[in-house]
Amino acid sequence: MFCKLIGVPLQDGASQLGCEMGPSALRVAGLQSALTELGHQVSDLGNVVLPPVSDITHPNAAVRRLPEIVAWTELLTATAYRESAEGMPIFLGGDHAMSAGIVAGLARKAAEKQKPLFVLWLDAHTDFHTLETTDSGNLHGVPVAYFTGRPGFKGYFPELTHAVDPANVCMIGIRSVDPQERAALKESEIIVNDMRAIDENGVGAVLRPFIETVEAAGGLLHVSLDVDFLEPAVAPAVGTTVPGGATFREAHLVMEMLHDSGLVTSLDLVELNPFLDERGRTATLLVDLAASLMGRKVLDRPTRRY
Ligand code: B3U
Ligand code: MN
Ligand code: MN
Repeated sequence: MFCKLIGVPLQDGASQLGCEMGPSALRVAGLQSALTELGHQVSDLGNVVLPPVSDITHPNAAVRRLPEIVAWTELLTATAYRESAEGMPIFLGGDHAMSAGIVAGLARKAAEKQKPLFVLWLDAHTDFHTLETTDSGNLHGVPVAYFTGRPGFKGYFPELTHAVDPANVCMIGIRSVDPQERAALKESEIIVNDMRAIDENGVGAVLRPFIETVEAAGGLLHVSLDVDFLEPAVAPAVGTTVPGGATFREAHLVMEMLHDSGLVTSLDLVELNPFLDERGRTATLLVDLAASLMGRKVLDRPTRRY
């Protein structure tokens, strides 16, 4: 596979500073060599650079850093559209606000290829706020609402040319949902698997039907991996830790199943805050998870099924 690493040093969507160092930490943790060792051709395109921003404001006074996030969204829509023409783009975050533009750009390219785009959202949070509903004002809480075409962005965020069908979005790991998100999700077709679904059924049983749906539709699949999908004890380098996350093995199993599916066409690794890490362990874990997604296996033969 031809992989392209694209650094997104964005931290304007999070409450704490530090995510801008995420791309560097993933590089230092050896992402490129881990993928090269698996036989992939890997090109590091460096970091994207934010153009000058406007001075736009929103009536919701809580909203933070709107001009910056609008500019990032515009830039990343164009970047994702361009880089998904061929090869597999891997976006190194950066906070989760980056996925607004990334998924919008991927959706535009998918429409051109006449294939439906599916999104697997691995996160503690649903990130389903609009500019009107967010209380914290941190815009890493809005990307899913934006790229699925919820109203409340018009006139502020770039015009969305191709929304992702909410029924094509599957969330896993959810355990922190604000009341406004909860109300909106009740009316939405987004597939939401909270931690209880994992506890009761196992993460494999939760993921398998979604993989089968993507396969049956002949779709493209973007995977968005937020560090806080993971249990903070194994992945401490994130500003918004929520206890009770996916274990080391659950996260690896997700990646291994995704690899076996052969369906993943793009990936983002988001919310890594190296300032909060412990001797690089979270960055290293993300690199190992990316390696599992890209084909690292314990054995060179199929795992025996019981
Ligand atoms: N829903 C909350 C918390 C949150 C969302 N995403 C993250 N945190 N990382 C909010 O601020 O919108
Ligand atoms: Mn998130
Ligand atoms: Mn999160």
